[in-house]
Amino acid sequence: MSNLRAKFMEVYSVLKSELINDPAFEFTDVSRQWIERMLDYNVPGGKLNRGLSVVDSFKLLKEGRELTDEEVFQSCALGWCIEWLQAYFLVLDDIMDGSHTRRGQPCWFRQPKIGMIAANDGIILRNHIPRILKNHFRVMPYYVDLLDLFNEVEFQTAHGQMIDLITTHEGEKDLSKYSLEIHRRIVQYKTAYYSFYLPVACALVMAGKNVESHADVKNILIEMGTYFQVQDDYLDCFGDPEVIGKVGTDIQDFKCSWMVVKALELSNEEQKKLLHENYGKDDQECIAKVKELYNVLDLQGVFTEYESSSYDKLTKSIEAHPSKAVQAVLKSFLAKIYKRQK
Ligand code: DMA
Ligand code: MG
Ligand code: MG
Ligand code: MG
Repeated sequence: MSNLRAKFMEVYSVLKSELINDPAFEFTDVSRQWIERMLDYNVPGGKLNRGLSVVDSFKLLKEGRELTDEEVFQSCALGWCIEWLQAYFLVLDDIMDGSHTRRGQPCWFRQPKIGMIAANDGIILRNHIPRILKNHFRVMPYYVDLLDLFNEVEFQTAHGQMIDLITTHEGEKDLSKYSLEIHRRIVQYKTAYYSFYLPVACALVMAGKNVESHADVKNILIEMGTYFQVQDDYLDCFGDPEVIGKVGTDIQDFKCSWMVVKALELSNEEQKKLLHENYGKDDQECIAKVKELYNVLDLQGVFTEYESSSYDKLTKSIEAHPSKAVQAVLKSFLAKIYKRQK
């Protein structure tokens, strides 16, 4: 494990122990154990890209100056707030998407004796964020900016999730309504803000920079987030569940996925008919027919092309940025996700 990752995990233990001893609630052994198990199951088991990016980005913005112990701790704590936000959204997303596995284990709500208690656990995960911010940032001059940033991004993500979910009703009525514009709007809100803009915005706030004056950086991060969710849509269908840690559900869930949008674009009338008849059905035969069509249309090839052209475009916009430090932040983020398999 890298040094940073080990340090990051250390901070997780500190934050967890503060949360299960929060004086605002009278914890019993049972309730303390519940939270501890719920956190260990849902918070630290991912790639931690978003959380670690706060620390990486903050370091790059300091341009080589050694961080103080306090700055390391604080940037890790902020990184964990994003991982907590992600855990909260994923616990609920898996219920709504009817998913089975996440990060190589059953979804939290599928665990024995958990079920719909997971809905309240999601709310608790969400409530932990302001507790962490209060414990560690209350005295900082940028405390209000942090609260505001997390509120703003959570609002955007929840609405992205809403349009992801209600768009399926439109699709059920008429699948041919799905388009790249609709897809882009969904993924920008449900994924890009919290996964890409938020980590860098956290680092900028900590570094005392005005986030709002970095509109160009924001645009690049939103583009990167869109590319990341297209990868997620692709991996939902063609990823290796052993590697990606989850089994896809987009086809049976009638999702406005990049895959089905591309398929609709490339299909002839007969192929469109096949899609209309088999998309959105929770039936292995129908799912197999849709995947077979994706293969006939060579969506793997179409995706590979999309992937390299997105990479080139992103690299060009990054290199056009005046600050070398900002370029480094963005390039390191892009390198983490380019051609990812998980
Ligand atoms: C998830 O989109 C978005 C959020 C905010 C959790 P998704 O359902 O495609 O994600 P996953 O494929 O990980 O379930
Ligand atoms: Mg999902
Ligand atoms: Mg979802
Ligand atoms: Mg997905």
